[in-house]
Amino acid sequence: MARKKRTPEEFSIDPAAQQMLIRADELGIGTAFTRADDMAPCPIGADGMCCKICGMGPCRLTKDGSTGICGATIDTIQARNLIRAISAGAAAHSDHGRDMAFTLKAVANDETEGYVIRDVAKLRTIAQIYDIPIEGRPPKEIANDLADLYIAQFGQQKGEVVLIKRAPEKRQKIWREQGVIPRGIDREVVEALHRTHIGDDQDPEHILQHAIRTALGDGWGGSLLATDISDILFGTPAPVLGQANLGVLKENMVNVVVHGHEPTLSEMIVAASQDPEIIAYAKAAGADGVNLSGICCTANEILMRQGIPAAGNFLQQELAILTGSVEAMVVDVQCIMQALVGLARNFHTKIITTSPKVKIKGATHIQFDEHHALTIAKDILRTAIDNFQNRGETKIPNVREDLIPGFSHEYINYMLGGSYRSSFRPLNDAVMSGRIRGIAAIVGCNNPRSQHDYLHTYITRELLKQDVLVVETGCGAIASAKLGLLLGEAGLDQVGPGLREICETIGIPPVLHMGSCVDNTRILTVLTQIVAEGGLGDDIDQVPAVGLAPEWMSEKALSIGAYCVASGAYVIFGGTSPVSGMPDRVADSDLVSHLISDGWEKIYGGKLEFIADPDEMIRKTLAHIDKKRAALGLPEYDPNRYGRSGDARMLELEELPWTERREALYGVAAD
Ligand code: SF4
Ligand code: MSK
Repeated sequence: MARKKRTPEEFSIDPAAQQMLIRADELGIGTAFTRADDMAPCPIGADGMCCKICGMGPCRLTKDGSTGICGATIDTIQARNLIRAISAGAAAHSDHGRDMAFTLKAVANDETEGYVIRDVAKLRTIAQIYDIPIEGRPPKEIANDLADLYIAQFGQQKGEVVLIKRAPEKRQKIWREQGVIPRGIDREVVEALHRTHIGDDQDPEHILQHAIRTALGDGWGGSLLATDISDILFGTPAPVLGQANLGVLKENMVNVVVHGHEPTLSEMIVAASQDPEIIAYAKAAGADGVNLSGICCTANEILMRQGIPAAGNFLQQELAILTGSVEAMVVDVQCIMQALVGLARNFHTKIITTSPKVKIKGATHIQFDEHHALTIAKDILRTAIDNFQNRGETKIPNVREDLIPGFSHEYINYMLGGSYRSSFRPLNDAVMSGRIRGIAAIVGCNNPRSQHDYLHTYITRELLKQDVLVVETGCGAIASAKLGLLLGEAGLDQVGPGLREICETIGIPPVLHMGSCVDNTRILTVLTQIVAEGGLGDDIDQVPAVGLAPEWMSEKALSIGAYCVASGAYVIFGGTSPVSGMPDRVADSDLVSHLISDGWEKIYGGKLEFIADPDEMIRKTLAHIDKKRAALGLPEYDPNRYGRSGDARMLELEELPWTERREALYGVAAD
C-alpha cells in the first residue's frame, strides 16, 4: 500500500520551514521530510527485535519464544541494542569533551592561536572543587592542572571519575551501592562494546546496569567537563539578545552557516568574521560583509555567548541551503546529514567539513587545528566569500523571532539574588509555595517522523499554562525560540498566573534557554543546587521535576535520558520506543521496557518511558510533579491562589480612589 505523502503544513509547524519545503517540491528536490515519507521504518528493527552483532545473523525475533541462532532471547537482544546506542551517544558527547580538554591544555601552554581564558572566575571555582591550588597562581598554570586532571578521566582504569563528586551526596551513595560509578569515561564505553559482543553478557538486568554506568560517564563526566571548559575558554553564558529562524540569512551579505557541536571552531569563525581584513575582502566581492548564523548545537553555543543568530534546528539544515543564499555551510561533528552534499549541488553552497573525524564524500575539507585556529577560520571565510559571485536565485523566508538565551546555572543563581545575595532560595521558595508547580526540562532533537517542532512547542505551551517553569537545551530550545517563548515579557501572556508572577518579578522569560545538548549537565547542576539550597528534599529524585525529549532521534538523546534517570529524574521520550518489542506479536517482550521504567525507579527514583501521545506526556508530567510535591508535604498546587504580580497589582490599585488604595497598600482604614 502506498504511504500517504504529507503536505508542508503536516511536515512542520514552522512557516519558514513550510516555505522552503514548498520550494523543494517546486524544484523537485528531496529532503529528510520527503525521505521519511518514502521510507517506512523497519518494524522489527524499530522495536529492537533484530540482532546483527554476529555473522550468524541478522536474527529477527518476531514469534513468541523465538531466539537467535545463538539462543539469545528478545530481552537480551533489546538490552544489548539499547546499551550500544547509549554507548555511542556517551562516546560522542565525551569525545567532544576530550577535544575541549586538549584545547584547554594547549591554551594553557601558549600553543594555540586566537584563544584566551575568558572566564578566570569559573576556572578558579572549578579548580577548587578538585583541590587544585589557585592562590597566587596565574590562570594558565591552574588551567594546565585542570586540563591534565580532565584528560586523565578518559583513560582512568580504576577508582571513580572525579566529576561524580559534584552530584548530591545521597545520590553518590546510591551509585556506590549499585556499583555504577564510572571508573573511567572511555573504559565504560569499551566495556559496553565488549559485553555486547557475541557470547558475552546475556543477563538484561546486568547489561542495563552497565548502561547506567556508561551514561553516567557522559552526564557526570565527558559532557560536564565539556561544558566547564567551554565556559572557561569562551565565557559563561549570560542573557543576550539573539534571533532565530531562516529569516536571519541576509540577501546582501556572504552567509556562512556553522553546523555541528563544538564551539572551538565556531568561536574562531565569529572572531574572524569581525576582522577588518575579512570585512574588506567581503566588500571587495560585492557583499556588505559576512553574516554568520548557526544550525543545531553549534548554533546554541555561539547564540548564547555571542548573540550570533540561529538559522534553525536539526531539520532546518537542508532548508537553509534551499534558500539559495548560503555561500558555505561549515560543519564539525554530530547531526550533520550526508544529504547536504547532494542537496548543495543544486545551488552554489559549499559544504566544508573541518573535523579530522568527519569527512563527507563530495564536501570540501579544510581541517581545523586549534594551533592555527584563527588562520584556518579566515581561510574558511575567504572560501565562502569567493563563492558569493556564484550565488543564483534566492528565496529567504521573512520569518525570524527575537530571543534571550544564555541562562547558565551561574546566571540563574545570580539573577535570583544579585551579586551579594545570589542564591537558589527564591526559586525553591516559589516551588514550595506553589507559584511554580514544578520544573520541566524539554530537550533534544527534531525527528521527521513527527511534525517538526510541534511536540516541543505544544508540550512547552501546555506546561507553561500549568505554572511549570521550563528549561530547554538543544534543538528543542531553538523550536521554542522560533515561537517567541524565549523572549522576556513577550511569552508571559501564555503562562499560568503563579509562574507569570515569578517571571515578572525576576524579569525572565518563562522558558530558559540553557544551551546545547552537552549542556544538559547545566540542568543536573541546577537540580543539585536546588537540593543543596534546601526545602525540596535531599536528593534530585525528590524535586518536582520531569525531563522530556518529545522529538528525539539521536543516540546521544538516549545517553542523556539514561544519565538523567540515574540522577533521579523521570524522563519521558516521545515517538516510538526502541525496546517496545511489539507485545501483540511477542508476548514476553516487555521485560526491558519494565526494567528501564519500574526497575530503574526502584533503584534510582527516576525512570525512562516512551510515550507517543503528547497529551499523555503532559498528564504524566503533571501527575509526577504533583506526586513529588505531596511527598515533600508541599501545599497542593492551586492555580487560583497566586498570580497578581507587583506590576499587575499596582495597575489595579491605580484605578481605586486614594483612600481605598491606602487601605489596600498600608492597611490604614478609610476615614
Ligand atoms: Fe543472531 Fe545471536 Fe548472532 Fe545476534 S549474536 S546475530 S542473536 S546469532
Ligand atoms: S543538535 S543531538 S539534533 S538536540 Fe545537539 Fe539537535 Fe539532537 Fe543533534
